[in-house]
Amino acid sequence: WFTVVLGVLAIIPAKRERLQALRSQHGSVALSSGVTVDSIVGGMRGLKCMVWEGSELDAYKGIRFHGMSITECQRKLPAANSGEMLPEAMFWLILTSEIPSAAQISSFSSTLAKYSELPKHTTDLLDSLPKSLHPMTQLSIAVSTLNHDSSFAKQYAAGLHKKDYWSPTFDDSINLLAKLPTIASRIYRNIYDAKDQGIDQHADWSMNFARGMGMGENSGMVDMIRLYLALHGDHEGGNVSAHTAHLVNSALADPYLSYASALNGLAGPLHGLAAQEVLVWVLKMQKEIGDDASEEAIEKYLWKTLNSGQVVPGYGHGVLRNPDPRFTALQDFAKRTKGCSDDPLVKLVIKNSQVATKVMKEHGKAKNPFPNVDATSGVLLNHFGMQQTNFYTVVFGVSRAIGCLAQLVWDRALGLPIERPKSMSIEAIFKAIEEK
Ligand code: FAM
Repeated sequence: WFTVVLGVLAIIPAKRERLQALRSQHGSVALSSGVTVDSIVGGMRGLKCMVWEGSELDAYKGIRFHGMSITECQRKLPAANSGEMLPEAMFWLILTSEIPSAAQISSFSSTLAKYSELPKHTTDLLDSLPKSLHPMTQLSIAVSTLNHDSSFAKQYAAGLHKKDYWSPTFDDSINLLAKLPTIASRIYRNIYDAKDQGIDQHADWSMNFARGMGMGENSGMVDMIRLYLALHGDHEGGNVSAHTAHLVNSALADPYLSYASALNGLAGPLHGLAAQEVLVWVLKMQKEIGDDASEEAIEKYLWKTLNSGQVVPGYGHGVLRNPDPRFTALQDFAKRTKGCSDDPLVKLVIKNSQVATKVMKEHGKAKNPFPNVDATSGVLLNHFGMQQTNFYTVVFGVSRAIGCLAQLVWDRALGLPIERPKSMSIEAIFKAIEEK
């Protein structure tokens, strides 16, 4: 933990100077041809208006973490004995831009296990919630309650100097990372009556998450969780969950409140809930057209979805214009995992991915007709034994903290200001156009 702090400390001054130089020398340069009406009312797609260095999303090449592709990360980052990349190493890379050693990650995993226990007020509240309350809502509530012991909130109230905001933000972020699997697995046990295998102080973050859900002996699921948590951690700074955490934290709400806000955005069907939507959609398709459906039957089912005004879950993307490399990485995992590719649902997803892209192109509305990560993630969690579709976005919520929290540490280290874009009435926009 302290080596990470020292590492971050060493690179903060240079980054601060770089940002200052950018502002003083180029502050008045327009990055694009001005903000268009399309951008104002079209969700600001591609609007260059944020700073985040942990990852960059290229529409055609997909995600890069400090320039490294998913396959490069799988080759270079410390892995579990099974060979699967450890998400703790992805967090370290995203936060520090350095590739950690196996010893550093082993120590980091132990730190996360050491701080994984929840305060009583959080466990009492979780245990009081109705089983019918969506697990994402429960996750967001539980994360907010950790604000009670926020290091940032306490030190800010005591008059902490702005240049040091990043340090308690880092402390709260590591503490939250440590506690997220414990919260998530307690929700899982409370709703689905699973067994708690307890925290193993020598196990990695994903293994302890699986153990909390009674899945510690399910090696396929443990590796699936390792890969899932590593892949879903960061996807640039402008997606709904990362952008929300960044915006809320810009008001100096502590990391717990900021990430709870992000989780509420992630719970949206167009964002993180899509993994749940995909499995529900594929199960309905399987029920209606059978396991070994013909391409024609799949095509007909896709058109039925589109013509009913619904989206095809797991397809399209706000930035990507090619198949999502996270989808490809999960499909490769399925191919190398014994018995996975024989699963009828996994086979249906693969067959659907060939037909759906053709149909999406013919439909002609989506700018990206290709599959995104959600097209296969839920189906694989289902294969390894997590049949509770309502819980899939919670797994996403544990993972997305990797990128969101790393971004908050850097936002505070660079002293980025509170965000306050200007809104305009429709008439004011018409008037501004007339006056051009
Ligand atoms: N099925 C049907 N219509 C779609 C579509 C899909 N998969 N993807 C986009 N469209 C429509 C979209 O609704 C819009 O229609 P309107 O003009 O009537 O509003 C039109 O195509 C243009 O949309 P776009 O510019 O291509 O996409 P957006 O940037 O507006 O939206 C997504 C991006 C991801 C929200 C959209 O592709 C979608 O709704 N996909 C299905 C839900 C999903 O898979 N979400 C998960 C995304 C994933 F990356 C994640 O965040 N975890």
